[in-house]
Amino acid sequence: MAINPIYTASRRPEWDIEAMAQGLIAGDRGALSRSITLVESQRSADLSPAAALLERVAQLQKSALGRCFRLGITGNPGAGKSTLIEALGQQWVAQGHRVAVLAIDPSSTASHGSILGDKTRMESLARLPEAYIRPSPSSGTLGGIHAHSHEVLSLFEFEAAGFDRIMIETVGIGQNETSVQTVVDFTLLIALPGAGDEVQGLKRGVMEAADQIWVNKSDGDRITAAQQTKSQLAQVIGLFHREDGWTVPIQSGSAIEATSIALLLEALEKGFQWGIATGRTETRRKDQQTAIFQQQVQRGLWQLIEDDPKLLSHQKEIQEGRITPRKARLEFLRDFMAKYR
Ligand SMILES: Nc1nc2c(ncn2[C@@H]2O[C@H](COP(=O)(O)OP(=O)(O)O)[C@@H](O)[C@H]2O)c(=O)[nH]1
Ligand SMILES: [Mg+2]
Repeated sequence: MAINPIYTASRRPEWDIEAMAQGLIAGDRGALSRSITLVESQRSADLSPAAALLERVAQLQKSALGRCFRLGITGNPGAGKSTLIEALGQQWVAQGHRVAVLAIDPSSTASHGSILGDKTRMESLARLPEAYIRPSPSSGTLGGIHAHSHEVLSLFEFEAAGFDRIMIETVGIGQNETSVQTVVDFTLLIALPGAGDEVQGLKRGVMEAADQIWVNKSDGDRITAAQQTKSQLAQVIGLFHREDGWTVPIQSGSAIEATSIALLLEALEKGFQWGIATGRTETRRKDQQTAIFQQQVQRGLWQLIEDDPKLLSHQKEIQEGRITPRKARLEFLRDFMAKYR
C-alpha cells in the first residue's frame, strides 16, 4: 500500500506535541529522543504530528546561526571517523560546549563496521552529560544521510537542548541530494596515510566538498607516510578552484592517541567563524531549506502515485514493449493532471 502523504490522521495520544515541545524546552533527553523518533518516522500517520512539532520548534527557536556549528565528518569506512568524533567531542565538552552526534550505525550496513571495530556507541563521549549521541541506521540511504537528517539537527539545536557543536558522520559518497552538504555548515574529510592510493581512493566530488582535511592514524610507523599524504592532498586540492577563497587546512594526527587534536579544533573554530563572517553558513542553510522542501514535495508526489493502477499498467506495457517510456510518460502525466485538477 502506498503511504498517502496528504492523509491526516487524528493525533495519536502518544504524540502530545505541546508536551514534547515543553520537554525540549526543559532540556529533557527523553523528549528529544521521542521527538527525533517522530521526525524520522516513515509512518503516514506520523507526518502531521511531525510537521506540527517542527513548526512549534521553529516558532520557539531563536536563530541558531552563530551559536551552533554543524560539522560533517566524512571519509571511507574504517578511516576513524567515529574515533575522531569521540576525541573531538570530549575536547569540546572540556571547553564548555554541548555536543550532539548523529552517528552512522554500521551494524545495519555492509560497511563492515563490526570488523573494523564498532565505535558507533562512542562510549566515553556518551557517558558525558553534555553529550548526546543518536545512532542513525544507514541502511537504505546514501552515506548515512537521511531525508530527515536536517530536521533532526534542528531539534539538536533547539534552544533548550542547547547543543552547540553538532557532528554528523557519513560515508563520503557522491554529490547528490543526500550528500552531507545538504545538512552541514562545514565538512571535515578524514583521509589515511598511504602512498597515492588513498588519494585516488577518494572520489573527486568528496574531495571537492571538503572544507578541511585530517590525515588520521598518523601514529606508530605511519607518521612519515602521513606527511607524504598531506603534501599529495595539498597538490590535488590546489587544482580545485574555490570561489569562496577559503584555503582548505590539511592536518594529520591520531584520533586514538589524541595527538594534534588541539590544532584540529583550532582550525575548525576558524572555519566556523569564517562561515559566519562571510555569510556562507547563512546562505547554505537557506539553500538547504529550499532543497529539503523540494525533496519532500518530490517524495510526497511519488508516494501519491506509486501504487496508481495507471502507473502500474504503463509499467507493464513498457516491459511488454507495447509503448515507449516517453509516450507512457506523456499519457500518464496527462491523466494525472486531469485527475488532480
Ligand atoms: N592506529 C590508529 N587506529 C585508529 C585511529 N583512529 C581509529 N582507529 C581504528 O580504526 C578502526 C576504525 O575506526 P572507526 O572510528 O570505527 O572508523 P569509521 O568507520 O571511519 O567510523 C578502529 O579499529 C579504530 O580503533 C588512529 O588514529 N590510529
Ligand atoms: Mg563509524
